Amino acid sequence: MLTLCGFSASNYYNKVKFALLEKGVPFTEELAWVGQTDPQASPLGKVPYLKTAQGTLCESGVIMEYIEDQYPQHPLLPADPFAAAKVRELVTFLELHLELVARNLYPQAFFGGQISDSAKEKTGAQLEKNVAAFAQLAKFNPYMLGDSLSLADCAAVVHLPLVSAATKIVYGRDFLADLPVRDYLKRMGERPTLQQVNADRKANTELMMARAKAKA
Ligand SMILES: N[C@@H](CCC(=O)N[C@@H](CS)C(=O)NCC(=O)O)C(=O)O
Repeated sequence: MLTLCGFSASNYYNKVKFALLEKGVPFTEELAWVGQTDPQASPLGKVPYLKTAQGTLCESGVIMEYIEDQYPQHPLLPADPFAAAKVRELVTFLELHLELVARNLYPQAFFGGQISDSAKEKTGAQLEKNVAAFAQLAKFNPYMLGDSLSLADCAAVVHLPLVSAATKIVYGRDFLADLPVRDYLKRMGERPTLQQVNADRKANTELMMARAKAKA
C-alpha cells in the first residue's frame, strides 16, 4: 500500500492525491508538516513524498511518473509518445513557468507578509509573458489537452486557482481572467475526486493557519 506524506493544503501534495484518486490506486495519507518531514525521504524537506514497498520517493513529478508506470489503470498519459510529451510540456509550463513564478507572491497574497515593489514588478512582468505562452499550449477542450484527463489536468486543478488568487490579491487583477479557467475549474470541480481533495484542502488550510497563529 502506498502512503502519501505531506499535508492537504499543499498544491503539489494535492496533485498526487488527485491522480491516485482518479486512478483508483489505494493509498493512505500521513500528515507531515514542513519541518516535520522525513529527511531520508525528502532531503530538501519538501512535500509530498511517497512511501512504497520498495522505498521512498520525493518530487511530485517523479512520483506521478512512478504511479503511471506502476499502476497502468485509468492512464493519465496518452500511449502515443508525442501526445505524452505534449502533456509533460504543459505540466512544465504550469509548474516552472506559472506556479513557481506566482509563488513569489504567496507571502503577501496568503501569509500576511509584504513583498517589495521591485519583486512585484519583476514577477508581474514574468507572469504576463508566461501566461501568454501557457495560453498558446492549453486547450481546455474540455480537458487541458483534448478529451481525456491527463497529468496536465492534475497539475492545472491545483495550480491555476493559486495563480488566479495570488495575482488578484497582489495586483487587483486575475492574470488568468482572459482564459477559460473559471469554466474549466467549475467543470473539473464536479468530479467527486476533486471535491474530496478540495474539502481536505480547506480543512487542512484552517489547521495550518491555526498552527501559525498559535506559533506567533
Ligand atoms: N518540486 C517540488 C515542489 C514541492 C513544494 O514546493 N512543496 C511545498 C509545499 S506546497 C513545500 O514543501 N515547501 C517547503 C519548502 O520548500 O521548504 C515537487 O514537485 O514536489
